[in-house]
Amino acid sequence: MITIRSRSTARSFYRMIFALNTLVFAAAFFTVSPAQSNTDFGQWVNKVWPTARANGISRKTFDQAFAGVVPNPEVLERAKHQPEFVRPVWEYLDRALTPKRIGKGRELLRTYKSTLRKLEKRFGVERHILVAIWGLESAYGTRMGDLNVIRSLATLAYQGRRGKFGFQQLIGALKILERGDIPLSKFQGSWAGAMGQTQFIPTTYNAYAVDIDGDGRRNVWTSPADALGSTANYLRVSKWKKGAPTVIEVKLPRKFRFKYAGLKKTRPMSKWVAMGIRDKDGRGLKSSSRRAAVILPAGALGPAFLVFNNFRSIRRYNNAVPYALAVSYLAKRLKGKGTIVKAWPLNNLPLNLAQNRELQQLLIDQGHRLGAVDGKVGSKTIKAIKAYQQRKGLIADGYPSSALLDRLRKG
Ligand SMILES: [Ca+2]
Repeated sequence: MITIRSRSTARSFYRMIFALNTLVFAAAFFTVSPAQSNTDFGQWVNKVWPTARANGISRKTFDQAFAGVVPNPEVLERAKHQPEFVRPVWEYLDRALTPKRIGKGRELLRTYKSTLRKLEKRFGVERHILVAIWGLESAYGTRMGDLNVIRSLATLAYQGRRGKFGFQQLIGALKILERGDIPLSKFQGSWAGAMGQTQFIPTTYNAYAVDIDGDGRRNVWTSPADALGSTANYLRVSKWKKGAPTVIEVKLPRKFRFKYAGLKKTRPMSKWVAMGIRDKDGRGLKSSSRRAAVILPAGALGPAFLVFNNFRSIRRYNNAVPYALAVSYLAKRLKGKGTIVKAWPLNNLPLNLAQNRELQQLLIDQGHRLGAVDGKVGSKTIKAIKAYQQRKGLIADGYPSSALLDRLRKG
């Protein structure tokens, strides 16, 4: 597992979505109804067998994998967990970019110098990014999760709210056992089935893991070369561009129009430069056709960043902006760079799920239109926030903060 716990739920979830989007499964896959709480687990396992067999799993592998396996209550507890408070992005970065993690990363850059050079050449992904992901995913292989992968995924498939995810990953996990990449006794991972030093879920592993150390097995658990190579391969297929920027902090012009900010609102650098965006120290930026987007992870009061194509590649690994920022900035710190100049707005806290729901309802009450009141801040909610801010003469950054909620509560 990783050190930053509040993230793990969202992380597995995003990776699940990616897996579902990119992998095609046999129709036979969905013949078993995943969640029937009144069905005996043993009977349910019997119903998994035809799909397993259709996916090339031998009876021997199947029986060994399920021998003595019962649902794991810890997994269900973790799957249910909704964080009561959302960690502000600055706190998340503080926990990610500790001197210890930076120091260890620099040491490992030296230890695995020749492997990393080889991976850079073969996959076109810089060593600092690979080591940064390694550091964030498993604290460099020291926190990988020690739960039985089959048991965790069978639990999710059998009775979790993530039945479909659990079932697909369970079949993927059986394939790994069938191929013999890892013995059953060492087949361990997180509660959501994320495995090894770079926390791949089984479908991602099956599609992208590679054998770098040449022993014929794709061992992301105890071979750093295989784990780092698998990550490099995954970034390669996520369209990583070697030598291109990931993210830079910038200084916005005084009259910046916040409607231009947003992850999806990419424009060529020439446009941003023409708008007066400069680097964090106020120097001019190079005008080019390279596309970038302006993001404000803590609203208009906090630091602003330009993010590029490579930032999106990291989000394919884990689709959360704080995660992608942490990976990018850990990579920078490993090189001795990466100071964030502008102060974070420490008093303007992000909202949790319940507070976001309240915010959405208050916006609706004030006549703004948005989608469902679901506590998820998507583009429609952001648009409604911006409209409200504009109407009230506030900076229209669309950021759902505690200050904004307070103001809405007062009508
Ligand atoms: Ca290997």
